[in-house]
Amino acid sequence: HYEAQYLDLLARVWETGDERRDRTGVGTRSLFGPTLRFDLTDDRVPLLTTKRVAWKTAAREMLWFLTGDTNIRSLVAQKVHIWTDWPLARYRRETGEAIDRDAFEARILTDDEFAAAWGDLGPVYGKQWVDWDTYEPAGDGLYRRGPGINQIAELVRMIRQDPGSRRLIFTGWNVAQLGGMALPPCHMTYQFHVAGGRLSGMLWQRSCDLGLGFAFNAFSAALLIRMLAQQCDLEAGELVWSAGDAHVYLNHAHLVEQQLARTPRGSPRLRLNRRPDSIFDYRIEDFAIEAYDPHPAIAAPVAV
Ligand code: DHF
Ligand code: TMP
Repeated sequence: HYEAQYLDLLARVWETGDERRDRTGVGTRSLFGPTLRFDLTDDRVPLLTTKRVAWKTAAREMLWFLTGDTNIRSLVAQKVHIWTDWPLARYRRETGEAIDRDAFEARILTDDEFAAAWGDLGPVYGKQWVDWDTYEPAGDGLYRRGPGINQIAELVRMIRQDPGSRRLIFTGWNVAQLGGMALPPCHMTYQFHVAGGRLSGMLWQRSCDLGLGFAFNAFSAALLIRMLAQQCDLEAGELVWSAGDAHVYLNHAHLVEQQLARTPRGSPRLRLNRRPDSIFDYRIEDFAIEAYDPHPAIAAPVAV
């Protein structure tokens, strides 16, 4: 079963990972440099079955990246709460106000100025993916903003024009702008490869929370490969997922124990219901998951 690789990694990190204090103060066990491979042929998709994964939430996040938006407002409007904790932590830190999460989200939704001031994550994924800043000389040693680079549009163009290229890459790792981001990109660099009419993708994730983030990151990467393949008249091949620091948070012991006690079941399929005009025109209704019969969800705290 495709999920066995993930469960093996989870067990290995938990049992042998280097235990350390991390940035969040929660503590992790960590292992460096694992690679997992997932077959994407015949609509297969690496969606975990040892716990229910909110795949529509992950898909909405991916569509939000593709719009270039970096404000949580449009996510919250779709009842996607996975990015709220970081702007919330900043608000509490900078104002000293003990606002609760629901009240914060309500204000993000109803108050335009508040959303602009407190809902933005900085130049994270969406900004870098579709509007990477450029600069051009303006004389006297001065520079002005040039047109932004849409890495995703470029990628589609390159896959179509030169599928044998070894430069089918996009990245969120804009070194000059890391300081302004709520979090530097975790799923940071993607590379693609075409062989035998199939598009494969590799994701390099510098840092992976195996208990929470992984389920989303693997599904989203597979979804993106499927969308790109469809746009380029290719079938999907494989997802190669590689992490730098792969870790389990110490407060996820229950999750590790429960997931390892469960047996993966079935092989869900991802169907694309429609072929939109471009990679930027997908909607949530275009995606359907079939044959998904997971074990129950497992709640686990997210380290901020
Ligand atoms: N920080 C940490 N420590 N781990 C992360 O996985 C992480 N992921 C981020 C931002 N910062 C992070 C963005 N992605 C959840 C999933 C993905 C995600 C952030 C949070 C999450 O809380 N998932 C829960 C609830 C999902 C839901 O809302 O339905 C889960 O059980 O999967
Ligand atoms: P870091 O910036 O100190 O590495 O912390 C980021 C944490 O968030 C780390 O636990 C990895 C996790 N993460 C994921 O696993 N996947 C994601 O997509 C994101 C945004 C974060």
